[in-house]
Amino acid sequence: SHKFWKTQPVVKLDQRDEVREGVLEADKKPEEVPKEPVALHKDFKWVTVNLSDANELREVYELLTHHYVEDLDATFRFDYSPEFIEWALKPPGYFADWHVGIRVAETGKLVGFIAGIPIELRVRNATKRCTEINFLVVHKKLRSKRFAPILIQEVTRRTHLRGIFQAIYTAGVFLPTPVSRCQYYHRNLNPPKLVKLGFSAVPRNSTVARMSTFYRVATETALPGLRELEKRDLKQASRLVRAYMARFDMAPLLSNKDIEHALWTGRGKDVNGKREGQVTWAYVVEDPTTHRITDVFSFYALPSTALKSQPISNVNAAYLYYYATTAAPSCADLGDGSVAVPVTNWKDETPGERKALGDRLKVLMADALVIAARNGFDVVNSLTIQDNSLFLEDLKFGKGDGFLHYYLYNYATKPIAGGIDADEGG
Ligand code: YNC
Ligand code: MG
Repeated sequence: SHKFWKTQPVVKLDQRDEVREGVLEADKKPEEVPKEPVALHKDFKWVTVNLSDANELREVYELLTHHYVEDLDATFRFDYSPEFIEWALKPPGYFADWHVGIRVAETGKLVGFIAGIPIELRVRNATKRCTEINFLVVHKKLRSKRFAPILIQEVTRRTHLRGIFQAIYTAGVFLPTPVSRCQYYHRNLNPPKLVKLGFSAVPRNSTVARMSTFYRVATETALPGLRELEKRDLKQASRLVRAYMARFDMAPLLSNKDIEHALWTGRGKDVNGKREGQVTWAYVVEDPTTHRITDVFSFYALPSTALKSQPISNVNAAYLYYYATTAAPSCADLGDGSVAVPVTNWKDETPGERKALGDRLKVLMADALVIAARNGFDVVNSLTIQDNSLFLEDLKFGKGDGFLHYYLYNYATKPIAGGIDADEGG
């Protein structure tokens, strides 16, 4: 089995315990990279989808909305907005030709898509320019015809043309071979709606009314100095997020421009006093006396279509995104702009340090829930990544059935521990 994956430079399932850290296959010389696209059946053609064109962006949106990722029993399907897709696939330094489509030759209908974006990824002490692959989709009527391997090979070729030979990607499905596995957690903010749509079940001996009481969040935030992130905060916020991320075994290296895109561009535009096209919500805590930015958090909007509801409706979900706090060891001295602080890996932090960090994150994320609820989100979703295990249970996030596997292409590394079930490499 794995007719395709066994031909690719990825760690074999039976060799996962004996990996030698590093690249699997040497970089190709420019003349070794094919100049022509991967062969495709004559009824189809390769295209570069121009996401700066509203009509083409709309085509990707339609393909994803009807054919992208569903949960196990096909009750929900991701419904990324056009604004989200454009924001996610046009970060600083993006390559337009990494937005790869397959069209029907005769009609021009878009039936397949895959996308890469450039990222700088650190795995322990090694940093590599990579492509981050996402939004792989094939029209439902063309499934099981090996279009997926062809899309993957074509985006790989286009990546190689840019002199990049490593990739990171995530998937719900289990493939050779995950470096990590994380679990989804869900914080219910709207029990009547989530029960009605089949997202949440009413526990035995409970009622929707009791659930509403249990999950009610405060109407006002608690942290003094909490406010929406402003453009002038980006420098401090960027430094803080970088220092915070440096504590993990695998993380992107984020430039000021990357953070600006993530937290500022993503918030859309104010038009006639109304926010339009908002994808990300970003908040900071400004210390009322020192005016230092001590904390930042963000989430993004990713609704799901509730496929079995009548009439069809949406779960309005927020996903926890970048956050950081000076309560994390090696972030404490940040904000005054002075010294580079030695980085502690999160696993080397003392129980006392972990407790202090957890206490701060509980207060910070409780406020994030208030803001999410105030903005009409039905649920806040999160993965067992970063320091999330320190607050998820206390803030009434419940374990979901979904898992997310993290994969590296052409790079071997020992399992990356993290999250709640660290013994499973998750
Ligand atoms: C998947 N999600 O194992 P073998 S996540 C990777 N990621 O190959 P066919 C996948 N591979 O096992 P279908 C995969 N799903 O025989 C399946 N495969 O070696 C492998 N779903 O191909 C599978 N989006 O075309 C098998 O299958 C081969 O028609 C079978 O198409 C699959 O974006 C798919 O879940 C997923 O639209 C397109 O089912 C289709 O079923 C679909 O016969 C709903 O394919 C949407 C969905 C996936 C979301 C994502 C990350 C993708 C990562 C791809 C790998 C990137 C590698 C790095 C490349 C750059 C390298 C450089 C440098
Ligand atoms: Mg196929």
